[in-house]
Amino acid sequence: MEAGLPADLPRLTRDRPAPPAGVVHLGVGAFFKAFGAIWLEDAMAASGGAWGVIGVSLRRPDERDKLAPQGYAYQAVELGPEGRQIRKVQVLRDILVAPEDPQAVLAAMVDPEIRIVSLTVTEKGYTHSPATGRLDVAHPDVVHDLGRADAPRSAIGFLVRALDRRRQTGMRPFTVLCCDNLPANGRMLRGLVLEFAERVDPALAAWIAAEVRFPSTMVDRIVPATTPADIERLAEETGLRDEGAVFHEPFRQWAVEDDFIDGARPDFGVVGAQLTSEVEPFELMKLRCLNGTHSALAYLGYLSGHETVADAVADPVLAAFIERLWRAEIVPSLAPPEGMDLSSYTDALRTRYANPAIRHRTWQIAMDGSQKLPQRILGTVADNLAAGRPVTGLATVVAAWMRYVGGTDGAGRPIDVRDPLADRLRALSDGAGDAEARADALLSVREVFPEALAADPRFRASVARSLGSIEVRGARSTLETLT
Ligand code: CS2
Repeated sequence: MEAGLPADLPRLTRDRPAPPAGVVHLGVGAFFKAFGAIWLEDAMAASGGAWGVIGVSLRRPDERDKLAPQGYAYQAVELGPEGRQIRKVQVLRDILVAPEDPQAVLAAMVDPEIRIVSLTVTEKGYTHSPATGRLDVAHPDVVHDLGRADAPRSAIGFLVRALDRRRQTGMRPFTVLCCDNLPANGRMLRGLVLEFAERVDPALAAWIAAEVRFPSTMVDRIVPATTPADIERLAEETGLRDEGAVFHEPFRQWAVEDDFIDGARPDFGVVGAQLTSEVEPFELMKLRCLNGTHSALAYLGYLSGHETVADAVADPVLAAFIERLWRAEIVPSLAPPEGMDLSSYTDALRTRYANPAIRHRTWQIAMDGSQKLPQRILGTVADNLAAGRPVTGLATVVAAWMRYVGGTDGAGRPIDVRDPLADRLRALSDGAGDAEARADALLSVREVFPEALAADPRFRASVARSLGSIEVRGARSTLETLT
């Protein structure tokens, strides 16, 4: 997607050198550029430190190609309901493209200056089974990376091989900072790294277990994918070509477990991050209240004809449904994190979703549902079933996902389903004769639904009923009968 900018428009450039490198970041995309990079720059502006970033793209060269001609500087545009604020971010030093030169990535990760390797590789980048949190040892990238030490492909492969090199040369390891939307993300990533390392060399696994820290974090900022129209409008405003610009909401929250090797970390706390020993309550609150309703709005909103989250919450039927989810099914499953009040939290979400300046497509959030549903929706369902609380609303979200991955909407139009399991999900959906059989077929996908949950009669019946209703009446009318 090229923006249609005049060829002679001057390019954005750097106006100061990047700080010396302290961080390697795996997965440089819009979210890191609008979140992690800004926290690092703010922390250095407030308290100093050498935390410049070497970015790594694990798959495509696009980010490097956009940013290299502008010295890895880019603009982050804050989209408030009342106006925009443009800021130039200059914390990135370089971007390495892993498939082009995996050796260069490993070399960066073993540089003694690097104290932190952070990650935003999205849910599917962890090459694990989302339902169990265990490494998927049949994943082609994991199979490849276990087979050879010098040219990893996966995030886990890079982490383990780089840590191995540091160990073999007597260096201190780096802290591994997971910034993806997964529950107990540091603990989970530690488990994946240890599972992989154990297969390489049990002594390496023991060293990692003893020496490496994997703080958990809760990250939050809404950052829709940048569009060519965004880039064009910014160029009109600034008179500069910036192919790497990112657009984000004003809100940000970062809760970080304060557990870094030798205490070596940027001074995030002074610029507003919450450093704590208890991150998990923050993660659960965010995954269930925000990401859970985001996915609800994605599937039900898409099927009801809404292009963006803001459009979806402007529809009273969807808005009432989200309120009901929070009130009756999500909030009762949570213990509020220290210092947080859940009703103020959901009030703030309502306002954030309605921000008209943010065009966050339901289709974008609907991507990779097989990797997202377990931590966003299904954990809440399991807790509610165990406690005898209702699950009808959440089961309707699962049914909407089932309808969505079936690949056609209510009007018979094809849906561009993006999901690592898309083909299998489509085949299961197509192969079933009616809604009940379809629900059963999809509930049998073990990467998504743990056996006990899939077998629960209340959940099964509720999903099948909602799917039947969505198929006959449509998503929006189904919600009308619920609220
Ligand atoms: C969204 C998240 O795309 C998605 O799945 O739910 O990216 C969401 O915008 C962020 O987690 C907000 O912090």
